[in-house]
Amino acid sequence: MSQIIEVKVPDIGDFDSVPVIDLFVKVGDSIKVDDAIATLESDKATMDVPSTVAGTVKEVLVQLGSKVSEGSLLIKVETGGAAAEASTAPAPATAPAPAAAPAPVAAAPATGGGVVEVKVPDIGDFSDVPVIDLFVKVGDTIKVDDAIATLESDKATMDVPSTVAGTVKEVLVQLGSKVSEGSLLIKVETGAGAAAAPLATPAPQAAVPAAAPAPTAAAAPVTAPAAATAALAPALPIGSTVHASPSVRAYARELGIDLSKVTASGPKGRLVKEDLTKYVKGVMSGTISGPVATAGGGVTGGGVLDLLPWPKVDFSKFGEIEVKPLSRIKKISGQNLSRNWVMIPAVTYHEDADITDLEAFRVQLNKENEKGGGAKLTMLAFLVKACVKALQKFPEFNASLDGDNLVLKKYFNIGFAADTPNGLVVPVIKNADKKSVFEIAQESGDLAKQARDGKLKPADMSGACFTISSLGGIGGTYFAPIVNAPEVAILGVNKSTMKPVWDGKQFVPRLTLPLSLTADHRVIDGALATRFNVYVAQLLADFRRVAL
Ligand code: CAO
Repeated sequence: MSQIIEVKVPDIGDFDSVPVIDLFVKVGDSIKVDDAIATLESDKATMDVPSTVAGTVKEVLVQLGSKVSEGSLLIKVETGGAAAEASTAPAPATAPAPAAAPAPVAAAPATGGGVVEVKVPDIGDFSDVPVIDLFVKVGDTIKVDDAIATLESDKATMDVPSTVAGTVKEVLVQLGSKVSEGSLLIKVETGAGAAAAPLATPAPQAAVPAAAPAPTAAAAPVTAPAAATAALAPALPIGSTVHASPSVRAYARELGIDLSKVTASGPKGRLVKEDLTKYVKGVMSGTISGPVATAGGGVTGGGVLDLLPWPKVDFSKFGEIEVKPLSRIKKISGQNLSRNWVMIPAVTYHEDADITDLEAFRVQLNKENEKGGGAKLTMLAFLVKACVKALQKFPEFNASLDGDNLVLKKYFNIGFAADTPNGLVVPVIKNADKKSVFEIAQESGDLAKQARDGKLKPADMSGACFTISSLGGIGGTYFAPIVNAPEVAILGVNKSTMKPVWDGKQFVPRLTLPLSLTADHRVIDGALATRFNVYVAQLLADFRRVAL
């Protein structure tokens, strides 16, 4: 049986008459438990108010700019049958109030000067919240109430103000550090005069986020760590000094948008969701130059670019789960892959190479070599050599786009995807044109081992002109690899198999290697890509051609 349930503003700490700066629902919308209804913003915190019920929105009692306080009615929701059950089980009809009342910043008051520690105050039910912005450095002079850092959970963004005035002696956190109530942020030396200020002025209340159920998964990193062990280009930084609600920030993270690049259209220079959509459209149409990527999110159909937020599901409702944070490599490569997937108009072209003779040659050489104890010749090494030859013949493949220019490279560095326990990395064989197949086999073997042992240095993974992704040792038939920007093409290789090939008179068994070349269509047209693919196949079919 359906019923109408009111959703009200939960306990939002000491805040009163807080403006609604974003509204995510309208009459007729179907909402789930935990969907954001509105964003409220005080001068210190931005908070999303989630729904505590699932159902259909029957009435919206606030609008943009409405001032609300704890208990203000936001929406009325009609809950029916199953939906009502889902919502009423974990939550009461009105919003719960798990956020603790705000507490003063836990700073020891200074009297006659000395070093005072400034810690994270009570931030409600949140813990391990990432620092997304840091406003102070050692040597800075700060006043009471100056913002020290911005913390951001998946539901709230909050500035932590200083409770003391003085000179910053130590900064104990950095961007990306995870903090909880009581975490030490900075140490401040307070002079006698400076110390008087915080004592005379009551310590400001810390910003307290709205009541929001704890997230089910670890919060996503806001800024990407340096790509020390990353295979690919450094990840996109996500801007944080801008004025934006947590939901807008989360949305930007999904799309890989650097918020500092987006023009804000909201009141008081605030970024709203439409600004992100406009930015993405601008990038895609070429009127704005800037990066955008979907880190696990997606560009979905409907309108030209209907960008939907990544669905947030409480999987534990359906069964037992385990939350495993992504490895650092996965986080970085994921952002790069997402950007490349979204931004590059890529097409994959397939070709079969007859490697019957080459494989026989390789096996023969390895047999001879076994006696001499030399390095094992791998199919990958032959592929690298063949690709170098093809890159020399088709220079557009050995290039990168730079605005309206194509940068043609006169060197031949070949990256190869290596699967490691921590994720995908791409070591690079430098100057492969100057190396023999034996040398390439030896070097790729060494690099692959270092990759698996996590010992690759950033220099080992930079400077590639073209990448080979070989899944041949595992299997598969064909796949569509993602171009590793700023390169313009990548060759995917699967397992060779014996296939019946018609020689004009009869079917003969030939060892066939499936090739999948993905190329950036802005640089490489289909005809050229197919010529490249056919040429690589010819080289592999008769490797003597490489010497020509
Ligand atoms: N067809 C059939 N067999 C193949 C083959 C192919 N194309 N390529 C390799 N093999 C066989 C080899 O003959 C060898 O067999 P034996 O052990 O019997 O000699 C075995 O597979 C292993 O080959 P290898 O030692 O030459 O290693 P490799 O060149 O296949 O792989 C490396 C090296 C680093 C490319 C690989 O370890 C790897 O990480 N591959 C995964 C790359 C990847 O994940 N790409 C996807 C990226 S997109 O998500």
